[in-house]
Amino acid sequence: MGIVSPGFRRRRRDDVELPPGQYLTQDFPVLSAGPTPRIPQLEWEFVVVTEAGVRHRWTWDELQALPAQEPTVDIHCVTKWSKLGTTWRGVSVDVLMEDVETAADYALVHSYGGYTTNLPLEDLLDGKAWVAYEYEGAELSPPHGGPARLLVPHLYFWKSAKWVRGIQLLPDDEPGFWESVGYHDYGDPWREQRYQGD
Ligand SMILES: Nc1nc2c(c(=O)[nH]1)N[C@H]1C(S)=C(S)[C@@H](COP(=O)(O)O)O[C@H]1N2
Ligand SMILES: [Mo]
Repeated sequence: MGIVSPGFRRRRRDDVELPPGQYLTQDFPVLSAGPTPRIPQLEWEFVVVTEAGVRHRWTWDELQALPAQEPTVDIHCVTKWSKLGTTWRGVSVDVLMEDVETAADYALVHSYGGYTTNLPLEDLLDGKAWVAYEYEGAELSPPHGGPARLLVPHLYFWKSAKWVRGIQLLPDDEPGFWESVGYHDYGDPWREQRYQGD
């Protein structure tokens, strides 16, 4: 092992390693495939439906009553911007899945407005995903997915469904909106899985 000073190893924030092909941005672009749906909190609900058709439902107040976390994470959009150290508040998907009995391997995430995105169920578990309703200490704004969005920071940001309304558990993988028009099924930014075949 060579002689390396600790200061050299710990990279500065503006010198940090990004996934391949990404650049750093300080602002927070809005990327939506359609108009911004407006869902009053009183009408908002979140549903997990299992492969057996069993539904688990939370109202806005029920979501707020669950234990929350404040993850600080880096996010990476497939259009190549990355944003470091973003802070959110939300409920871990682990909490929502606590009483859900399932043998499903896949999830199709549904949003108000019709957007969908798919991922293996395990990528939503073990502290890897949240239903987030605050960004940088303030209520999540509608353009960024408010009242609540999924946050799955280890995958490209298109997997972080805005205006999220539920998770459908499936025995087989089913492509979502971008995945069915040529984007990668999994979308790991560190392996640069942007498009099918990457
Ligand atoms: N419902 C919904 N969620 C979505 C999208 C969308 O079009 N509709 N776009 C995705 C994409 S491609 C990205 S990069 C992020 C953008 O989130 P932002 O607008 O908060 O930056 O949301 C993702 N979630
Ligand atoms: Mo994106």
